[in-house]
Amino acid sequence: MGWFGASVRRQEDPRLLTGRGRYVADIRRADALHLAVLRSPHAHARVVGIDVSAARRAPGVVDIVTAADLGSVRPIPVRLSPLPSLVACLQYPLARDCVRYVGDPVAAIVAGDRYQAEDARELVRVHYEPLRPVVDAAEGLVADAPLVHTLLPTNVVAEWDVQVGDVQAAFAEADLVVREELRIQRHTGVPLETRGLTAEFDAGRGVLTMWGPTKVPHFNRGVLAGLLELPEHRVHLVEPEVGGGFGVRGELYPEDFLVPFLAMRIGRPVAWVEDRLEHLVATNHSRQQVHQIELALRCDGTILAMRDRFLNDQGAYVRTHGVTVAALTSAMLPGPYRIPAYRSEVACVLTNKTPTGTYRGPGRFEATFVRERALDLAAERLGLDPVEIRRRNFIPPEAMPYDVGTAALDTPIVFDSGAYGALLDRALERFDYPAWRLRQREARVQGRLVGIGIGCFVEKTGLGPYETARIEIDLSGGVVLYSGIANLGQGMETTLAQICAEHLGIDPASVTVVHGDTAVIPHGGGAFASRGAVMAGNAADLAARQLREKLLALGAHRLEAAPSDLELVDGRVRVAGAPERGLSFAELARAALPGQPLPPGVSPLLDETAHFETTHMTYPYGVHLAAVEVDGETGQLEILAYLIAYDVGRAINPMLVEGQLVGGAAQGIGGTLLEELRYDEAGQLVSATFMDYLLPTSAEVPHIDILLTEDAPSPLNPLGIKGAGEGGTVGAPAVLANAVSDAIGVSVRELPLTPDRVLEMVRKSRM
Ligand code: MCN
Repeated sequence: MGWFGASVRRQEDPRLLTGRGRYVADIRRADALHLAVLRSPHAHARVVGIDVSAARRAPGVVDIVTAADLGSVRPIPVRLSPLPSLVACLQYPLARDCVRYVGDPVAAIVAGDRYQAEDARELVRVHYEPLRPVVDAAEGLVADAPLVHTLLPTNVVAEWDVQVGDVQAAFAEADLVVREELRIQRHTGVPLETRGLTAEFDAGRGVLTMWGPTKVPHFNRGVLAGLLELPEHRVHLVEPEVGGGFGVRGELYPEDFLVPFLAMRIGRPVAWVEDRLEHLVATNHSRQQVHQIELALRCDGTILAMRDRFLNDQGAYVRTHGVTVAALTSAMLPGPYRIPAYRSEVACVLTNKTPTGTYRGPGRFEATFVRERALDLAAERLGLDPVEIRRRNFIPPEAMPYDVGTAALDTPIVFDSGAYGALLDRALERFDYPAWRLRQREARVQGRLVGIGIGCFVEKTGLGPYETARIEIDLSGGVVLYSGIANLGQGMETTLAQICAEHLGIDPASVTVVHGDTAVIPHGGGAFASRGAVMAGNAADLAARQLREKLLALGAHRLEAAPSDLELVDGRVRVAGAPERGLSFAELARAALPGQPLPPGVSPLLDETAHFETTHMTYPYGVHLAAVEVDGETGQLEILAYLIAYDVGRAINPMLVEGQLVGGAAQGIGGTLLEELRYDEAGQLVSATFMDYLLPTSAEVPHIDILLTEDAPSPLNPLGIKGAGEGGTVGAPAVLANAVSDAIGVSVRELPLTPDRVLEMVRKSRM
């Protein structure tokens, strides 16, 4: 007992750290062929003709397909909140008569090995007629802008206007209005392991097996079954180890259709592993938005209203996330504050750039940056400390549950529980805020540019509608937990084992957790939206409770004792106070076989399934605090201190939650300071290698102090838990932009905070 809440080490680590994990490139099927994808070199062009004749004759080539060979295959559908208006710009597995971004797949070449496939790719001749590209979302709105998709009348693929309360009246009576234009740059998740896939078709049985799809294997199975015209039960997706997902990996991409399609067409296994250049042009991009934020306040700092208009750069097609990032931004922008009137006008604009999707903290990274910058600007204008303006506006705990009045992911945003002011107070104490302000004053006297930043946010986690768990005890007494979740590296094997062990009186290390295999777990939701702990955790809890009851009933029957006199210890059911009177799990598993005498109402087999269902998300919350120093000569930034305070409701494994927050913060810091997918005027991606797309290293990521609290358990699930996968990321742009603005005395308007941009701000401050 006591495994729930214990910081046990990850049980996946021994195999991963000793090189025994099997990643997708380790899946070697005999006789496998290799795929290379020919991609458009143009941002926008008509495809006039494709000549594959020379490539077909190249050594080792087995097959080449273009869109014409795919017949009437349908485009890849939207997974999250599909809207009818999005259908016109979905992506087909291969571009048909037009290419719309650099990297758009045009042809798929299959050969004996990867070298042969890539060599043959050079020989495919495509006749393009270049068209003028739309490289910037605002440019895409002007009257004579080219259309990215001619089936639509404009480049706006979706727009909406959220209104809560009387915004106009609130602005009319405000003592102060602050306005700012804020820009978030395009960047994305860059896992160590790129995407990849191996597919094999058993023509005799008509069964397709695929290794590699992660994150949402059950959803992808359904889509692929439809596209490939197979019954779902003959499509079998297996998740190997994953070297990072972060939201971008595991969605259904064009290659996820091409690989199995070609394996079926050729009758041999086909494998593909994305290279880094491909990753940066082909995998979803994210985050690019331009906001016009306005805040109306009373002179005491009370917020009366917030108004925001923003453009979301959607890229060239609508992929599986639809317009989720923009929807989450507009729904979550009000954050932890009581804002009586709120308006958000959103336009998602198509551009001739890589299509976009979600990346760790989608919509909240952007919203937190925008809102928290606006609050700092207001505090400055009102002569208030940034802490004070936040304190005056927090939604108080007694207002919970708090209906924000917005909605996203088909659910209304209603905060379940939270004590935002209390968390901020604890964070300030741990960070020693007054001492940092003192140090800042001393540094200023010496001419040093030291700044302190704060970023408060509410997260959303635990998206439904359901997750499944099945727990089985085999005839040797071994415990297996089957879950519909996927493991991206976040540690779900360990935490689900902890929940199971808690109820069954065993060591978590003795629980085998099986996930991500659609043949053995027919239903599941997958790993996204920080839903694993809430959804899979509560499903495991329900199934483990059921199994515990069954073990006690069976044990009572066999031991001729009352269930209330029994206990589960070390894989045995035994009589409390008489440990020698007991039965092992193996004995009970045999006693539960069909044909054995069972107590009334107990079904055969030690095998219990449970589903946890919910229609509402849970809302953890956090505070990031940082102190930075800017080098006025070089624009270089040093993070002197960084604290994340986060309330997770209840932690299954505090050490894992801390790890999630630290890892998330490293990505948030990278996205704030360094990472940018930059395009030139022709729509060419100019940061397509790690020479230009800069990732944070241990030199840029400071020690991150974590203050983990459990003040506000969720009332929406029996375990009271909330998710933790993204809270480390979402506060980073706010806290760092506020700290840099504070250090230099000039407002940060644009990310990333590269040295040249910071230097420009320093120059401006000295003018
Ligand atoms: N946890 C816990 N107690 C809680 C909440 C979480 O012990 N109250 C643990 C969980 O058991 C799990 C981890 O923390 O081990 C994250 O749980 P959760 O917040 O439920 O998130 P998911 O399991 O749904 O994972 C997805 C989430 C997202 S959306 C992204 S993106 C992300 C992330 O988690 N990608 C990751 N963390 C990642 N971590 C790694 N290493 N790699 C990724 O690709």
